[in-house]
Amino acid sequence: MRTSWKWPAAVATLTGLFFTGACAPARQGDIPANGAIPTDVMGVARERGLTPDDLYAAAKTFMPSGKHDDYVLFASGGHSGQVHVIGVPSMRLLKTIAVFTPEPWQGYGYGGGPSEVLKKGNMPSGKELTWGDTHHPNLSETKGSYDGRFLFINDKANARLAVIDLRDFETKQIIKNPNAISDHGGSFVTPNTEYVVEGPQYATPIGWEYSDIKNYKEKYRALLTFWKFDPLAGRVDVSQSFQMELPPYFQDLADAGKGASEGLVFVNSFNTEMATGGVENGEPPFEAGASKNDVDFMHIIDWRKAAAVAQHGPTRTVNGMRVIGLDTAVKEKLLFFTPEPKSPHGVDVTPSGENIVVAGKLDPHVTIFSTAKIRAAMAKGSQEKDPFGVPILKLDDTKETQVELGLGPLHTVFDDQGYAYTSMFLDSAVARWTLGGADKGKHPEPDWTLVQKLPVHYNIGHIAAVEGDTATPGHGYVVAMNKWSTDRFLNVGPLLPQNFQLVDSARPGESMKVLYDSPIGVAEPHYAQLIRADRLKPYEVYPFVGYNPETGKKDPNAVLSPKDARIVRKGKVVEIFTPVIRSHFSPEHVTVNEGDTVIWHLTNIERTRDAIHGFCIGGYNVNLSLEPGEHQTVTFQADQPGVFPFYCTEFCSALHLEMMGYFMVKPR
Ligand code: RUQ
Ligand code: CUA
Repeated sequence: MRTSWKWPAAVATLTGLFFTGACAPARQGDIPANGAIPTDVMGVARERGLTPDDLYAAAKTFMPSGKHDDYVLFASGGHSGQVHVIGVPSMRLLKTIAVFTPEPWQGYGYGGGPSEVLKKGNMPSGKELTWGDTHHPNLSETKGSYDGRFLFINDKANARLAVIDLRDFETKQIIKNPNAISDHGGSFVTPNTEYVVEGPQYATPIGWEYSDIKNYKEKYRALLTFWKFDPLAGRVDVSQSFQMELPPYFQDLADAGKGASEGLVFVNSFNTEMATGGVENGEPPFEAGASKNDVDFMHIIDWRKAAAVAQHGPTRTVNGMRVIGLDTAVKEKLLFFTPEPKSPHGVDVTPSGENIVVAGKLDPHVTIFSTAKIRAAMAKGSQEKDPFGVPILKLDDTKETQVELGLGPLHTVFDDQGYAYTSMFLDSAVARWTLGGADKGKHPEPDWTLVQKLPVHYNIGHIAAVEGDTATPGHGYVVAMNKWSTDRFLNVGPLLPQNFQLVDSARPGESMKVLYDSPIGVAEPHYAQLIRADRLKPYEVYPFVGYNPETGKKDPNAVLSPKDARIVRKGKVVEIFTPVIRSHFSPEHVTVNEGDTVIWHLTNIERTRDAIHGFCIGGYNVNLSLEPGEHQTVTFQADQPGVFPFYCTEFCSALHLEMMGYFMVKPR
């Protein structure tokens, strides 16, 4: 074992002077007995009872005014349905991107183009969905590294996928999966973002048709979806996408191979028992029934071959999607299984792609598979089959090694020093361990060895490291995404925030430290990805006036100058063209008749960074955000007579309160 990292001697001596003897922590700002308010670092530290470790953590995370974070964490917003953007190391929340849930600040879901994006996520029946359970944000990749262009995220509750463009951090596309109603292992990308992979979770009949649960084995199926991404359009092309039918196991996480394993996708599963629950009928509950077997199956899928089969057949089309049947997947050698430890959760490909790490929630080890061995075993085939005829490759033929870590290993990320970091849910710890082979890196410890277990608070789920799931990870920070915070924060009632803990992982050996506790008081985030900030190149203002963020083009109804302000009436349709600029709308009086259709075109003609205007009409549930250059059109029925002030919702200038007008609806 290596010795712990040492507090630099000079600092230790200095701080030692101040930490000898008892000093009861006072409340910050209290005037000490001698009347002297400490104004120097050590005085404040002594007053607040801070240790040298605390001062180190403060120095590592404090962001002076006007300085920027080096990294950006894109975190799922869990059942808030959104995505959080957090600066690292400061852990400051920079933005919440509206995705599956209406969000007023961004004018998302209150008229205008974003409402149309949101509507595309409705059920095929037309039923409106106003939330999602976002799980796994995934950044677009080029050659297995983040390219900073797009972010994808899945909605576990309703099986939907969203595309966010990182030029403006806005959701551009929501797709309702036409054949699945439950997903989980999304939204992983192949190394050049050829496909965005949406893995299934709870099996249902295809298209969630009704079928008695007695018909589980015959009728219920899982579907793995390969959404074809068009990087030029910045959208998923549904017509080029396809699905693969899988047995009704509960497929969990997925990861795309890269480097040595490029061309493969790995998906793990639980409930290979095909338990169907039913405690009310005296059946074992899902939790018991689905965790009986000692092993479940890692699914190995040859996605390049599958894409060729999708292209040339045989496939069938279900609700407009091409589906590769389970029989075809077996016959065409697209799908293989290999055993993995009981009730696995994470499946993570190492940076070189040579190994795949699987953690079993109920197994103290992580199991490391070898890509080379898997490829050889696939070529050889196997006589052993699951009940659906899928060949099962022997564990001894696919396994590289196992490393014992402790209780409840879940997810693993990597750095460029040859370390892996696994979240330990039951142990409430981050386990650092060493890789071997092509990922060996610079770590001084023996390969495949547990190095340190750092306690975190508490019940860590996912874990993020600097570009830690890519072919080119960095190092320095790990974020522990803890499900429980219990006593970490001030009591805000029985619904507690989650706790993202920033961990210093810069040094080798047993020297990881917790640097910062960050309360996440918005639902239960799952996964996050941590990207170098300099890879992101967002707009400061939209590239030209009249930019429609939904189309990326100049809107045909853009109002480009103040002289274009007008009202156009055609029978019962009233169109209003409004340029928006500090500090007025034009026109300021809009009078329509009850029952008219109102089509209001608004363009923010400002070119100054941060000169944002809002546009709301009280009583009409209309609320837009208009960023410099942005155009929006909102259409609604004037179905309530009366006088309704409209105004700007952003305090844009000294005369912001005057930025208003009257929308007057004459009664019938
Ligand atoms: S999961 S906490 Cu839904 Cu990604 Cu593991
Ligand atoms: Cu524009 Cu306030």
